[in-house]
Amino acid sequence: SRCILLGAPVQEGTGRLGCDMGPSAFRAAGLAGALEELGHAVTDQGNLVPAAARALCHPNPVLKALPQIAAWTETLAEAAYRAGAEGMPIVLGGDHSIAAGTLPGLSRRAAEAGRAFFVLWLDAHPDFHTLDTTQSGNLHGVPMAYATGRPGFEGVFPPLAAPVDPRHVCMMGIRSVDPPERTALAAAGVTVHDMRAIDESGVAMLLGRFLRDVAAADGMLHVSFDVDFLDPDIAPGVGTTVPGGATFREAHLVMEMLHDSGLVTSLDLVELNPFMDDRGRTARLMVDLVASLMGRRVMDRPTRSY
Ligand code: DIR
Ligand code: MN
Ligand code: MN
Ligand code: MN
Repeated sequence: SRCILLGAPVQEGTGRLGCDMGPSAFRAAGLAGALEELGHAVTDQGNLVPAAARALCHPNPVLKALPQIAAWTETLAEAAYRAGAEGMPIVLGGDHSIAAGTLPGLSRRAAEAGRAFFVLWLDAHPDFHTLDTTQSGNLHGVPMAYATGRPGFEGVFPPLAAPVDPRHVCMMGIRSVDPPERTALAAAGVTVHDMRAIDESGVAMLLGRFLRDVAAADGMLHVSFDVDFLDPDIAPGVGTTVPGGATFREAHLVMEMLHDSGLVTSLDLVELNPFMDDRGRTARLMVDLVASLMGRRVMDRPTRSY
């Protein structure tokens, strides 16, 4: 299949500089070559340029870079929507605010194809704040709330053509949740597998259950992969490190199961901060994980269906 690489050098959604170098680091770590080696055709469309920002007012005074992120959201939704017609979009962030663009663009693509749209959210955080509940003001904390149609984004971010059904969202690796997010996640019916659930049940059981739901609905599956899903000991190149994340083996198993399912139609790679990295090791690990997702394996084995 054809992979469409889209660079989204966005850093204004996080409290720290450096994520704008993410797309370059993924390229330097050999992402395109790794995909080609697995037999995929790769088109690198280069880095996107945001629409012109326009002044926006909001009563929450802590919000940072609202006009800039709103402009990126519009640009990314359109770019992801278009790329979805040409192949498998792989969006190279950039901080996680980019998902405020990719999720709506790709869910619109699925809706037009008459397919259900599912999201696997791999992250230490649910990013389920509204513009009113965020206390940090960092807009990488809001994309899932916006994409699922929680109120309060009207007139700020673009209207949603097809809101994501929160019951079609599965989060894994979660270990840092703010109180307003906790209540809202439960009310919305998002499936949240925190690290305790992973410790008790293992990633294979939890992910297998979700993949069966996606397959049963003949859904399209978007994977939004925040580097901080991984344990900071193996992935230091990220702004917000939270201890106790997914191990190397858990992460590869998730990727291999996703490959075997044949269900993944698009991917975000976010929050890589090359300025915080240690000689490119986080970027290289992310490329290896994407390779597992796209078919790299140790041994052939009978295909499992989920
Ligand atoms: C945090 C989000 N709950 C906040 N932190 C994230 O700032 O609202 N870090 N997403 O990666
Ligand atoms: Mn995130
Ligand atoms: Mn995170
Ligand atoms: Mn359903």
